[in-house]
Amino acid sequence: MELAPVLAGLEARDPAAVGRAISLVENGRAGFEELLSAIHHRLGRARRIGITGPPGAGKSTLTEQLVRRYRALGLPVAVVAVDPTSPFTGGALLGDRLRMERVALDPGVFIRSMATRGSLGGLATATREVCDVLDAAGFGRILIETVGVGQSELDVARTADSTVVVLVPESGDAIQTLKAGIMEIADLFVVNKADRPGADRLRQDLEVTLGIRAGHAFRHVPAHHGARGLSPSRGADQAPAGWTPRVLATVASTGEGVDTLVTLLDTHHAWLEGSGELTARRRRRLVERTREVLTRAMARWVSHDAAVEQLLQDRLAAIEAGRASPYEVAAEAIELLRPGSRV
Ligand SMILES: Nc1nc2c(ncn2[C@@H]2O[C@H](COP(=O)(O)OP(=O)(O)O)[C@@H](O)[C@H]2O)c(=O)[nH]1
Ligand SMILES: [Mg+2]
Repeated sequence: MELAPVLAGLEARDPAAVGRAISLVENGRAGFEELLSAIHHRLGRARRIGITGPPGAGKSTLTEQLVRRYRALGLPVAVVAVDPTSPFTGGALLGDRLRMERVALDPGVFIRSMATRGSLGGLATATREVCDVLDAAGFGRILIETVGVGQSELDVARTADSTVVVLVPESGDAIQTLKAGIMEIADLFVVNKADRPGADRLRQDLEVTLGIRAGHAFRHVPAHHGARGLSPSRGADQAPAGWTPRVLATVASTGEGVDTLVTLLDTHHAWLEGSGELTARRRRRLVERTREVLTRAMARWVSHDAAVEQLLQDRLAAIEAGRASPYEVAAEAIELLRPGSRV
C-alpha cells in the first residue's frame, strides 16, 4: 500500500479515501499500523461523543439530530455505529443508515457501521483506531453510537471524551442498569421519548440515584456549590471534582431538547479542558493504546511463527491423547520463542 496518497486523501477529507483508510484499519490489513502511526501527530482535534443505551431508545434518531445541529454550525461530523451484541444485525444497521440517508448525502457527514473485527484485537480497539482515522480527516465531531449497556459497550463508550446514556420511560429497569457500571461512565443522561408517560418519573429517579436531588451525600459536589476544577486540598489520586452528570429530557423524533444536549456537550467539553481531565484521559488512553498495540503485535508474532505453528501441529495428538497438557505445549512454544522464559 502506498501511504502518501491515502494521507493526502484523508487531508482532503475525500469520502472514498476515508472509506478505504477505515476498511484498511478495521480489517487490520497490511499497512494499517503504518497508516495509524503516520496520522498520530494529527490527532486530538475531534471531540468524540459516545451515545449508548438499550435498543430502540432513540440513539440513532438523536444522533441524526446532533448531526444536523453540528452541520448547521459548519462542523464536519462522522458517525460510527457499533453493534457488538451480534455480528448478524446487518439489518438493524442498514435501517440506521437508511434513517440517516437525508444527512448522508452531505459530504460533510461520514457514516460508518462496524460489527466485529477478526481474531486479533477487540472491537473497542478497532473503534478507537477508526475514530483516529476520522479525527485525522478533520471531522470535528465523532458520534459513536453503541447498542446496549453490557461490558463490551462500556469498553467502546470509554473511547469517547463525553458519554451520553439514552434511556426511555419503557426501560423500567433503567436504575438497575445504572448500578451495573454505566453510572461511572455517563457524563449526560438523556431521557428520550419525553412525549411518553413516565418520562418525568424516570428523570426524577435518575436525579435521586445520581444524588443531584435530595440526599446527594455519596456524589461529588454539585456544580451549583461553586466547586469547579481542582480544589487545593484534594489529593492527586482522587477523582476530579466538579462534574455532576446532567439529566435532560428529549423528544428525538421532533428535535425537542436537542439544543440543550448540544449545549451540555459543550459545557462538558469545556469542563474537561478546564479541569485538566481531557489531558489526563487522553494520556491514560495513549498508555493503554501502546500496550494494546504491543499485545496485538506479540499475538500476531506468535501466531505467525512457523516453528511455533509446527510445534502445535506436532503436539496436538499428544494433547488429545492426554500425554501432554496445553500448558506444557505452551511452555514449549515459549521456550522456542524465548529460551529461558516461562509461561
Ligand atoms: N415517541 C417517540 N418516538 C421516538 C423518539 N425518538 C425516537 N423514536 C422512535 O423510536 C424508534 C427507535 O428509534 P431509534 O433511533 O432507531 O433507536 P435506537 O435503537 O436507540 O437507535 C423509532 O421508531 C423512532 O422513530 C421520541 O422521542 N419519541
Ligand atoms: Mg440505532
